[in-house]
Amino acid sequence: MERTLVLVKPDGVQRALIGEIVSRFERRGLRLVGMKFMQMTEDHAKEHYGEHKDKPFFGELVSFITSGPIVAMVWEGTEAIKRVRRMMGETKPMDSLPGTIRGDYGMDMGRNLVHGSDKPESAAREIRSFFADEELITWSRDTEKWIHDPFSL
Ligand code: DAT
Ligand code: MG
Repeated sequence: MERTLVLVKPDGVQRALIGEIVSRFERRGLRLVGMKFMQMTEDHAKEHYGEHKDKPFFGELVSFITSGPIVAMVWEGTEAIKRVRRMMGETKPMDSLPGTIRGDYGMDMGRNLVHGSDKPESAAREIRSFFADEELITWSRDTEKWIHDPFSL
């Protein structure tokens, strides 16, 4: 089991796509373990996007992600990090296939609607930076046997 951080960015909230985005992960069979509606501070945004601090678009990125409320979520499942990234599409909506979130709803890179952790180390760090332990709920789902095949790898 893996956990990954997903954000519906300010454009997704403004465009009333929260439900659409959440329902894709929910229907896929990923399991929600944490969720909050919040606004990021500038310090939090700079830390979250720290890997991009020397890029020319860093200022824009920080000002965009703090420009309005977002939804932060943690989703759990086997290979959750990769599954979520594939469902999001490519960083550039133009390169994203239809059927992905960015491919269905996105136009520009600076308005690509969602964030998803890109690897286990980022997921662990990002989840810690958005959620306290007690905000993450471990629960069992009655439909599990209809979602997972115990014999599949
Ligand atoms: P991703 O969000 O797919 O993980 P990333 O981590 O490389 O992509 O970049 C973080 C965000 O920064 C991305 O969602 C959109 C923005 N971004 C990335 N590259 C950019 C560029 N060359 N110009 C403008 N914005 C960019
Ligand atoms: Mg990234």
